[in-house]
Amino acid sequence: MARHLMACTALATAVAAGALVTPAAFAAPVHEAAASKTPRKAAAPAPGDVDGDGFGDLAAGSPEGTIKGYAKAGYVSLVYGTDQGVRVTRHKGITQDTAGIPGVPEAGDRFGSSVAMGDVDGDGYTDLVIGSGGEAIGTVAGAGAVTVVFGAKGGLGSDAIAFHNPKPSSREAFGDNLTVGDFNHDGRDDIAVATDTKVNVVRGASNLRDVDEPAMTAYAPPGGGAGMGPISSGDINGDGFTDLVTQAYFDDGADEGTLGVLPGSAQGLKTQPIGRTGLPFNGYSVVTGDITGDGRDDVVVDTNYSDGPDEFLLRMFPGTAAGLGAGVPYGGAVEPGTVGVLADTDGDGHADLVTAVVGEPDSDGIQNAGALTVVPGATTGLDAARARKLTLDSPGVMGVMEGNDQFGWSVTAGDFDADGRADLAVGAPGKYLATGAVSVIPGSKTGPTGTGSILFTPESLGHPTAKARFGSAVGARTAR
Ligand SMILES: [Ca+2]
Ligand SMILES: [Ca+2]
Ligand SMILES: [Ca+2]
Ligand SMILES: [Ca+2]
Repeated sequence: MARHLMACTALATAVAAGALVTPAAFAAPVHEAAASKTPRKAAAPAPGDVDGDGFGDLAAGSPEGTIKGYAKAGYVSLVYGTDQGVRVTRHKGITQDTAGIPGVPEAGDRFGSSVAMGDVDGDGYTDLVIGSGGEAIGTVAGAGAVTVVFGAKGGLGSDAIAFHNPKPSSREAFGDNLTVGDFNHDGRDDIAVATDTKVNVVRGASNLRDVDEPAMTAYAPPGGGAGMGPISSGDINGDGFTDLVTQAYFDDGADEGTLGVLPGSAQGLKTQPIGRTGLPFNGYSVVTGDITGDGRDDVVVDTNYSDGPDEFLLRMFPGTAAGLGAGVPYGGAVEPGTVGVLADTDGDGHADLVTAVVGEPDSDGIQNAGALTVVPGATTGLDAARARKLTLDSPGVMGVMEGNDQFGWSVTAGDFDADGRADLAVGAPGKYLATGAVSVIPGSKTGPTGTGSILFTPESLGHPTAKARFGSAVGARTAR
């Protein structure tokens, strides 16, 4: 955790030092680029489809939003997909003051500090998994909690449960670092939550909404020591069971880490790893997806650490039948930054890598405007020769790239228009004086495109705006 905190602190300093804040032309809350697609009807519930209309939906977390006068109580905005992609016409706000949601809003709860999607009760409707990293449990400050809000036909229901570490510890921020995956392949997604030294798994169940305190199984990450970096899930060995990807590190001077994979099985996660490799530094972020198109998910790790070994800034570990393969350094010229998501944005059967450099300056040299790099996947791996940059100033992309936007702070992908290509959702929580905004950039035959893109703020949804940092977290889901 130390490393991760350090990264955040460094970023915060950079923001504070980031010269002038652009005078807030509080632009119209919604900007849309004309879509050229013909309207289409989707049918069966899709991955990431909360209301079951066939279109993937998007959740955005605003952990610093003020609720009932409580600063940083936090909220989550769910925006539904349509045949034109994400549009702000249908949406729902969720706070701990919403009917059916456990808990009460309190200052510093940070509800929405993480958001993920999965069908944890297996009813076909995707459910929202929401972290509130600042939640106090009893007298334990900042212990953290996870809330699950269940999807339903026609929209998000009011059924919800919440759980926390049975042994809460102060400032643990349980729920900030989580992933969702079907580790036992029973058609119900499981929830894995990392703490400093363990991964706690809550098994999906058809009656999960009726369970007061869901049972949790703790797993030690391979190489576990003092702390854990972000975790992810994917089917690395292609056996149909989702596997858990972990990063653990020791609290030593070199801060060396271990990338590990615990395999899924009919009994759930197994403790014998199918992948374990040293990292010269502990990784800051990790993503999974099938880059090579062989039916096995590959893993990409960055270390996002400027004085780390340059050749290790970003590396792909291919999935193989035996588990995690040997790491391949990224061969591109551009420093690709922090890994954000792997998703097939051009529909060619290969997951494409999206990375972010949140600190990227705007055209006036003001820091922290933010930029993405999209690296197409191919049979041979990441195709660095076709890598391209994507910002709010890219052709057709709605919005304007400005210092302190922090575009790329969060990145996810979903198929919001159900055309079979993954669309990107990108958080810019610093935009408009930290009200925050989310940009949705559709996939196309040639990858992410400005055509049909949208930029929206909480003002567009009637949700709290002041210093909300809307888009600090974004959650969606694509088919594998
Ligand atoms: Ca939907
Ligand atoms: Ca469900
Ligand atoms: Ca597997
Ligand atoms: Ca692709």
